[in-house]
Amino acid sequence: MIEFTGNGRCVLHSPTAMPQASGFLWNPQMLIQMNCRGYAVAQFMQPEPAKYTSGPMLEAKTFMQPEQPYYAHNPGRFFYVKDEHSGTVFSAPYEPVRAPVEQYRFFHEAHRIGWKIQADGLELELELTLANDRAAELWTITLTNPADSPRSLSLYPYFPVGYRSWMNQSGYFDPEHQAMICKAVTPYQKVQDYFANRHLKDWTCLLAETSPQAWEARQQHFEGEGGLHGPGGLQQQQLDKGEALYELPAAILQYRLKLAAGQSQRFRFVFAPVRDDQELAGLRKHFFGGQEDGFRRSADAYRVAMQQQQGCIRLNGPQPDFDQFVNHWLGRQLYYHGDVNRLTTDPQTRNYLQDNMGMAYLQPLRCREALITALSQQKRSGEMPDGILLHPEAELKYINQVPHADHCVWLPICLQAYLDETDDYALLDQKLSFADSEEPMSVANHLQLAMEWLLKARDHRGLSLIHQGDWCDPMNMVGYQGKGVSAWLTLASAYAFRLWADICLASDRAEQARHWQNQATELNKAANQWFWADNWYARGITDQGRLFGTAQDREGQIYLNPQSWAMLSGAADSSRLQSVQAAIEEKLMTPFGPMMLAPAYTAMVEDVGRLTQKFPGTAENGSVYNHAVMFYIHALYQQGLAEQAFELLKKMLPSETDWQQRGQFPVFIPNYYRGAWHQYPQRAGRSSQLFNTGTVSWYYRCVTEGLLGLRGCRQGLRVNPQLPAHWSQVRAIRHFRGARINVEIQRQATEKQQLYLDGVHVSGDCICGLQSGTEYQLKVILPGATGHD
Ligand code: CEZ
Repeated sequence: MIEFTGNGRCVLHSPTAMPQASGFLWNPQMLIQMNCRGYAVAQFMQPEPAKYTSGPMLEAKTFMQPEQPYYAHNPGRFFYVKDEHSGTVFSAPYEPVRAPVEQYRFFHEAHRIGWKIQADGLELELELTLANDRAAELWTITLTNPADSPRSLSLYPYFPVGYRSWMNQSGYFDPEHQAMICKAVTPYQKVQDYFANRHLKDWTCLLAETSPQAWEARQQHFEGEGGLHGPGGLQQQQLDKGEALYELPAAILQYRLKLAAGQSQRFRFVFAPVRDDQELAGLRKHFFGGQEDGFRRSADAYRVAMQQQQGCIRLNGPQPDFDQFVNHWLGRQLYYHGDVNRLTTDPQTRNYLQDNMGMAYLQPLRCREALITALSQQKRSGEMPDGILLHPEAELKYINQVPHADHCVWLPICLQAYLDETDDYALLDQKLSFADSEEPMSVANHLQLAMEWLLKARDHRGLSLIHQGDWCDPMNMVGYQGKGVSAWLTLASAYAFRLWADICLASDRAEQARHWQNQATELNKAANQWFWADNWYARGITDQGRLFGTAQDREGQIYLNPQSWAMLSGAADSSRLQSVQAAIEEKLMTPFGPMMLAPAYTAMVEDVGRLTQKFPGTAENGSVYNHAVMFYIHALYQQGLAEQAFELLKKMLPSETDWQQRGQFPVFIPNYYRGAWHQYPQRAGRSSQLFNTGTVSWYYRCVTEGLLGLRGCRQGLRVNPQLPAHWSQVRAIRHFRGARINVEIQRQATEKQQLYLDGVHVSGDCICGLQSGTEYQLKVILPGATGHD
């Protein structure tokens, strides 16, 4: 049903087996998630994210929620095809007609999404790609008549635009630009919004390369009594060339064509948000005007841009599907996060830092810039803001107006990854000002202040106050009265102190290193004293002084995060480590990975918060929340538990046996799979379909530094692969500080690991003196011949 067919191309063979299957394309101005049946969710930046198509009801602004089902009038891109003689109608890719197809292939590559369909004796190729330099979808449809006799057909692109304004909405065909124009006025009430809104691109346009014979702008008129499955408009010989006057507009065109036996015809369209006539004229000229094929040029430039982003690792191991995912899709998803910050102008600080941590492995300079941007918005007190503003007019919105206590934690975490990868310790001496003070201070001092802030933000017991949330956004009522504390944050602070101490040590700041090491020890001690509850770590203590996340609770007995971070911070000694791992296996494990908590809450708990109101097994309420799973995997690699770590890496990816249960096209990692494994086993494993997730930077890091064990340090590249036992051999290319290292790892009957660089034995586990611009051969012999794979 699903296959990788080389170069990462992923193909799905059915429109019904996984109806939510989707892929996504982005450029710096826009993003589109395109579903295999034709539904689409798209947004663009102006500079705040905005939509240019909507459903038929006025929608509230919110984050993307692709897990919910699509409905017939959902925004999408559809092509009806009618046989003029028989009257038979089908639609591509599949909706809205849902007519059976003879053959169906939905495919995704880095730079495009497409379909190859055979229906009603015709062949149809459909391709979506993006313009390289602006918000514009580029659509190509090719119709072929493979039969021996000619066919008379009508092709109807149907691009609904939806309900976009209660103030003013209309649509018409503009013959001069060969475009359907759907206009709206973004609704507002405050006078100052007029001045902000007047620059918005409120038109949605479908530009056609070829002039249509007819068109329709009135969505309901087109639909008629037949509904979208069999629109009235299609029963006419020709559409009515209607205009939408304060009626739901849609861009609908009609091409009447005759295809001789074996003949093909290609149509191309640009679908884009537009501000005015002038911009529309510019678009037409850019894509379809002039001598050169602007459409092709733009699509080619986009392809090149999308294919160029290369990660630091290329894997060639015993599991080809795993290689394909890591080499083609993981790096791509990672790049998406670092490139456009989930298409927001105020990314949450923790997301911004972790997404850019991933950039350390793709484009380290951008990780550096992100650290500088974030630290320049730090307060002089050391506190980090809830979101990082990426645009002069950007404001902290939605979740960023809720105070979360964890943002400082992510600074040394991101910094460590960057420094390991680049050895750019000069960054620590760079001087930066603050959000509320011009006084320049070195990056090292900024970090120092951030760590001191974490130290201060604790209660009399030395435990970290949670306020209205930590890493867990919706855990908003544990400490909203100012007293509740978080076990996770206490442990995460200890981990942050440890990492900062390591960085201090590596940069001749021995005294500071000692100080932070001691503080980490203190925090760990406090965590062990207050949060250890029989067999695992609790999740926190509420404003009322209730320890929660323990066996005493009916629901939410055990949370994954405190366990993983007690491993990372060093709080858990070896007996607690064993106990914690056993508890995770017993209480949290599912075939799709460990749940974030269990049992999932079934009713509101007023001293925990809105997390308990989410449906059991979804999101933070006990799903397999992949970001949290990655922390656990990272902790497992840190402990040298290679077997379990790899097993969980694999469980995060759909496999042949569970594609249908997950319901997701395996071209990205979703933010969660449903959990509540014991409560709702039937739905467990189902994907959220949301590709925005802090998971990917950690996944990439774990493959590079954990699984392959190729991690930078001050001296060079430390080599310590942690292959699963059944892997006897793997090859990889590691790009590192400008050098290219061709790595071959092999198991042999040897006592301990041995390294050979260009054939010469290296003592110890560190490759030093690597030169930028040079290619090396590194052979790693690992103990333990297996005979497998
Ligand atoms: O968002 C994520 C956040 O972007 O939830 C994570 C958090 O660490 C990330 O920074 C865990 O809480 O508001 C909510 O209830 C949701 O929980 C969202 O904030 C959540 C969704 O996955 C949307 O991206």
